[in-house]
Amino acid sequence: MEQANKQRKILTLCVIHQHPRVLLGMKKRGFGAGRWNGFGGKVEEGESIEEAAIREVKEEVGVDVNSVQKAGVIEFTFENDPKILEVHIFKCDDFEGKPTESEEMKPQWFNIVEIPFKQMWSDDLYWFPLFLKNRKFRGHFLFDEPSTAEYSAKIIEHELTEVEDLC
Ligand code: 6U4
Repeated sequence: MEQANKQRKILTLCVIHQHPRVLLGMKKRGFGAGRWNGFGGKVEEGESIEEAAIREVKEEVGVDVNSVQKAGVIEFTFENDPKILEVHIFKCDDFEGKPTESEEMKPQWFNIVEIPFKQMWSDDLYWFPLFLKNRKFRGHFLFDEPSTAEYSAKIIEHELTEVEDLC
């Protein structure tokens, strides 16, 4: 059990959604570099998952988030790799400040009919429609290997379910 916990990383992912547009960032370095994504990262000791989500948005795109709504939780795993990424996905429609490029992310607004799925993680195509409709979801995706700028991770198996509540 302890072994299993050691392999589990809790991460946040926050997408700013002001209908009919979403704010995404081009990840400039680290995990998933070269792809558009929401903002987020690892939960630090002593902070809640929601606090981490708000902190990461501030660090990566410079805006102050007033509130977030939990949208989904997805576990990502990779073949031949014991790590489990437990990603908590949040929606934000209430923030202050101007989105600004950071060392990690270059932000850009996209109309929801022009979301650049080909340059995003391949799972996003599955859960974004639920996210945009304010539906809550839970899921699991098993990939062959992590996505990079050149390589789009292949989904080996997946499960995605709409849920009433995420608590
Ligand atoms: P640092 O410590 O900043 O170098 P890094 O390795 O770059 O960390 P980090 O902290 O930016 O990673 O976290 C990875 C981000 O990618 C999180 O916001 C979660 C998100 N993410 C991970 N797997 C994903 C997936 N399959 N689909 C997706 N986002 C994913 O849309």
